[in-house]
Amino acid sequence: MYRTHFVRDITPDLDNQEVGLAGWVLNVRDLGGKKFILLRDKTGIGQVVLSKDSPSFGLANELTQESVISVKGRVKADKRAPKGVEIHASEVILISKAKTPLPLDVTGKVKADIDTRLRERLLDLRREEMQAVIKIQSTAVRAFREALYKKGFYEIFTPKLIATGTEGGAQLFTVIYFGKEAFLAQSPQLYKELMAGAVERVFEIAPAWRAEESDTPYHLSEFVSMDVEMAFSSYKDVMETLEEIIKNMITKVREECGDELKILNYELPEIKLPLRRITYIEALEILKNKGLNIKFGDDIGTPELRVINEEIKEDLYFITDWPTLSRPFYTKARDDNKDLSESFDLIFRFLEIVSGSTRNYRREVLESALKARGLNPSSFEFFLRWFDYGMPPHAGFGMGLSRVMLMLTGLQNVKEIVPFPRDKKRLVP
Ligand code: AMO
Repeated sequence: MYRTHFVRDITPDLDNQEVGLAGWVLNVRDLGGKKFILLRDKTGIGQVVLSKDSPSFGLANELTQESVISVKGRVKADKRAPKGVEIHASEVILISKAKTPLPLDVTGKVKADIDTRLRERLLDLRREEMQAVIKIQSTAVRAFREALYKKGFYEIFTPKLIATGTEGGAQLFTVIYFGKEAFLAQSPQLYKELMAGAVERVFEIAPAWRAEESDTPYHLSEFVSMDVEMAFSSYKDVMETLEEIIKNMITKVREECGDELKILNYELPEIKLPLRRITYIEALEILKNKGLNIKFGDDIGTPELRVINEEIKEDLYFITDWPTLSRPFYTKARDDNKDLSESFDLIFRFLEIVSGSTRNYRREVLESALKARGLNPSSFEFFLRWFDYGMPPHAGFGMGLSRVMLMLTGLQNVKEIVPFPRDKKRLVP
């Protein structure tokens, strides 16, 4: 065994106990007869003291920063030590020696630009800010899962190698599948709908791929999509479910990641349910009053959302009832006005983090919706045929994890959030 304890668990009340620690060398201070090693593991930084009479004393000179070591020793409560405790080592083993100089400063004192950080990513991930981001994300994902399990949803896994795109053809990545053309899934959309036609309430957390041409702080070629689909529901029901999920995510991160939020110097938004809802038409009105004329049918992009946010001053709000033809073919039109759809985006200040809708569940409506978008219904027959066999009304949403993480960390770029981001110029590391 490499360790008996993590650094965080070494407290003064373990005084005199034999323990084993393992981790990375942060630095070594030489005080002549004694060497002080700062050792970092995933829980924090601890002080190890090596005195002249230890057989490992000579080794201290080889302990370069970021070398991996294990330590055996005795806990000593000492008010002068950081956190009032240190380990007097009887043995230090150098497990893996790090080269010098390091290509990135792990303490974060010397700032590096994003390209350098992504190139030297493993070292960057050892910085305390990135450790905080990883823990916050793990907590948020668990809160998402827990909220849905509580409501009786099943977690599902749908195919990622697919025959047709769903969210617009231009962004598809092609792969060769046994000599035939296939694609990487842009979203689990059609398969989550089919699963809702079998077991009613489903969710999936999985990668999705889009060949995004533009280099923005909000787009990746590979992102984690958190998808929900509910039978016998409309977009209004789904928006309520989403509000509860988001609230649970923020609450759990607040409760469990206080230290991490401090490291990031970030305060989570306070939200009150129900969240504010404005329609697409109302959003256009706001923009018009601010001198921005957006045509009916056009998208409301990040620059326009910034203007809307200045006006309504909410951290989180919905924009609902988007023009039918601006949404994908599976989106249901409103019964009282076919030009508008039963759809929504959830906006964090000026960034779309979730989008969802009521779905079409009648075959003939799906066929004409495909045609209206220049798509050929016969390419979707594998999907459409199931609508002949009792498909319930259903609704759902897709949430971009890395975008939600901007809300939960205060970071500004999704490429900082994802450990190994994929974009137009990055396929390694
Ligand atoms: P949409 O295309 O709006 O909807 O995507 C859903 C959410 O996924 C995130 N997202 C991205 N995140 C990072 N990089 C990207 N390139 C990227 N593209 C999208 C966003 C967005 O809100 N099938 C529908 C969802 C549904 O109706 O259930 C869909 O995919 O946060």
